[in-house]
Amino acid sequence: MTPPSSDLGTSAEALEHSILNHIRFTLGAYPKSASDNDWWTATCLAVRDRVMEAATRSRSLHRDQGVRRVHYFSLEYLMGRLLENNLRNCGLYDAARTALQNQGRSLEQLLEAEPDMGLGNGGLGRLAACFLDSLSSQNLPAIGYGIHYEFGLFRQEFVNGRQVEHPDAWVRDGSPWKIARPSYRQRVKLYGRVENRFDDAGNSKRVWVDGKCLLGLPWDIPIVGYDSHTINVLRLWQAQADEDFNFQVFNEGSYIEALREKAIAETVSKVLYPNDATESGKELRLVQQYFFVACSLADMLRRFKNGYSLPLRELPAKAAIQLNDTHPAVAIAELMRILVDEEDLPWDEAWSICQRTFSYTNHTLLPEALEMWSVGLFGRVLPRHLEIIYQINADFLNGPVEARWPGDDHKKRSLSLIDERGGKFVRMAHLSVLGSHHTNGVAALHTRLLQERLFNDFHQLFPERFVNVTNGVTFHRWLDVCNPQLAALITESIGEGWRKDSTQLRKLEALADNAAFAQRYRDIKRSHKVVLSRIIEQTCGVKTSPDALFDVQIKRLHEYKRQHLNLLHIVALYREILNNPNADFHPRVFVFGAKAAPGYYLAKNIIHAINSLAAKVNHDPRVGDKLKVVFLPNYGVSLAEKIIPAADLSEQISTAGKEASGTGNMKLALNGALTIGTLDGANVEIAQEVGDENIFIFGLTVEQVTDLKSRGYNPWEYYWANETLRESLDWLSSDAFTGNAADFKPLRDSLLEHGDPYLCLADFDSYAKAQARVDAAYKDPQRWTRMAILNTARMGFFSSDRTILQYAREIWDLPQVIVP
Ligand code: 26Q
Repeated sequence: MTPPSSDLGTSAEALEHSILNHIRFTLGAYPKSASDNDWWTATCLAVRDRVMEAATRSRSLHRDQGVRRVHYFSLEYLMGRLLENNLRNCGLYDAARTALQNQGRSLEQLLEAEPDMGLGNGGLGRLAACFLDSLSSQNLPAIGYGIHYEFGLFRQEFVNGRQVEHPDAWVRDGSPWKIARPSYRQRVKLYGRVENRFDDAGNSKRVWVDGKCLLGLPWDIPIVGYDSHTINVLRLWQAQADEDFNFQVFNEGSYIEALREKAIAETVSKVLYPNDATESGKELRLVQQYFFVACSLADMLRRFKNGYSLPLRELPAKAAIQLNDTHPAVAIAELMRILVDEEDLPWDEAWSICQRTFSYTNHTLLPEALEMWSVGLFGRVLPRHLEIIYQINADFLNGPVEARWPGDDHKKRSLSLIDERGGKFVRMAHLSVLGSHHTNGVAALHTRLLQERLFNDFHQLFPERFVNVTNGVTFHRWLDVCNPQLAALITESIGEGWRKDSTQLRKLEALADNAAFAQRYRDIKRSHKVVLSRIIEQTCGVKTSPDALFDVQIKRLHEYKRQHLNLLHIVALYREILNNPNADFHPRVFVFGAKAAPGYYLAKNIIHAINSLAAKVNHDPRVGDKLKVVFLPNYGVSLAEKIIPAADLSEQISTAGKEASGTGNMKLALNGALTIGTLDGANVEIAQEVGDENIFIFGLTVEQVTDLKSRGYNPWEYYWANETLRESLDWLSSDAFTGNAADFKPLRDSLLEHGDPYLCLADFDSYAKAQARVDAAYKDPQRWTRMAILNTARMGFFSSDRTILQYAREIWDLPQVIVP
């Protein structure tokens, strides 16, 4: 590994010197009395110095060479902690450990004190973070654009088993990783109205007037890749009041009122919306989206104008923009506005520039999660953009749609950018497909369903626009950082090559039957289970045995992800253990981690139910060690790094056709957890890679789900047909767990009275049988370890390095640029 810098020195001594300097001169502290936080900050700053040196070199090389760049637009980045990742990626980990050791400090302890940078909800935000890592690692010139939320995703606590949310002030005391760039501040306009004006030649022109102004202050976070000299940046915008523009209030002598305005302006970047499905129609959310998109586009165009002496029509040659779902899709209308209204380009030329610049990733098939904005709200916040969208729509419906399906109003209604089935709504997904050169799904099955279902008409019109790019995860964090022991064993066994070419993990296949290797592999798993047991005891007060099977479901709480199917099965097991105390069942620890959107009533009810079941099971002397259930609070990136290497079994049990991809499934399998899962999302491809004999697949397929629903699904039939299911569900909704039979009525009602929309009851029997196969397999440790090793060996495809190279080649046409 090559460290990024020579000048500042990368030895332990040089690092120690830098750390001490920061303690004394940056923090004004004494080494003798410096706090843990001081040592952590000083260490980050010493690393940052070295990273900044390399970052400057990357930047000037990119500028001098006039490189093409990708601009990743995302409302979310779930970065987690940065210090350990940066240390390992630049090969400074051991030096930093020694440096701190010489000062009587433990690096490991300091690492644990870093707050997570949790500016995302779940998969989509974490994917963006993995992509940033891979873009730098693969020497691809890139900028990530997003929002500098003052509050990331809420911190979760359980009170009497119920979720309680607390604000997450991740930067209250600043962060050594972010650097303000006040000289690149941007001004953004919102609200106002549009007027017709005539220029000197008598041409009419639409002009956006009045309105309010906001300032965007950029904060840069350097992105260090693995063993690469390319340092890209993540640029996050913070909203500020524009005192120059909104100063009238001051003139009227209303000081307090002026400060109130300022506070309102700052709310724009105050908090991340905690939903991972559309929160419908919230004005502040639209303002957030537009604010960051407008700042980012202006920043990109500034760089284009200063950096290349090219006309704007050449923009697509130098800039690609990737839309992370539809959340930043208003960028399409904004770029049109800039090109047409401000740069005076002809409409058609502007449209062609847009289409050649943007590409769009879809992350969901759930109809309720498709973003739509009421035309009224949209027009009030962005009056000119609404006009532009109407114009795009008219051109589209009267042009290509009319040409392909003449006179077909039904087709027009279904393809329109405006949904008119009850109120008028802007369909952001349609705008995204239409304004982009490529639309991609995130797993093979997902992309097929996009083509066949969600975007079927668009697919018929523009088949070449739709492509699949299966998600991946960065092995640097999800193996190297979270499981350095396994990473070391792999390197010792097959060499370093896998770190740069993850498909080389296949070489481990040859060791699957090697008893010595298998023993070490098993020992590593067990050591992580010992650590996780300790964490469980500290946070949940429950003692667990590392010899039990650790069965984990970690992901956002959603009905479609079916934590309640898992719950029902645990209730069934509990009954079985009570009825049949001598049954030969291998002890299990069920581990849950999940946050529910604060307004998602049923999701919160499921959390309460799991916690209540846990409270009873864990203290039932008849159960003993056979069954433990724990719900670890405040699941996030850092907790995932502890759970994943300790997992034996990975629950990926969504209703087929609902989970676009999943990425936790990849992290867990890579770390040797076997998957129990449906044929959904990336599970399908994981099964292909690891082999059907090394995964536990169950449940209805997408086609069977569709078929069952079209025949008229009745959960009661399954309830009456399956005694175990019936008795488990009845028990759960009795007063047995909390003393109050009404507590889990919402859950029961959703499954029985409201039609069980995600088919838990239909899949229950198949799930229970798959779980029985798991139990049998785990009783044979040799066999289980062999399967686990084969999972690790065969997960190479799911590296985000592969994913990002595929985007670079198939979508962005983006060459790698080696920074010497
Ligand atoms: C939208 C509008 C208003 C408020 C919130 C939102 C919003 C925010 C986040 C909607 C959706 C999300 C996040 C979606 C998400 O995480 N999707 C997941 O993306 C992963 C990466 O591709 C996939 O692996 C998962 O299958 C998918 O669920």
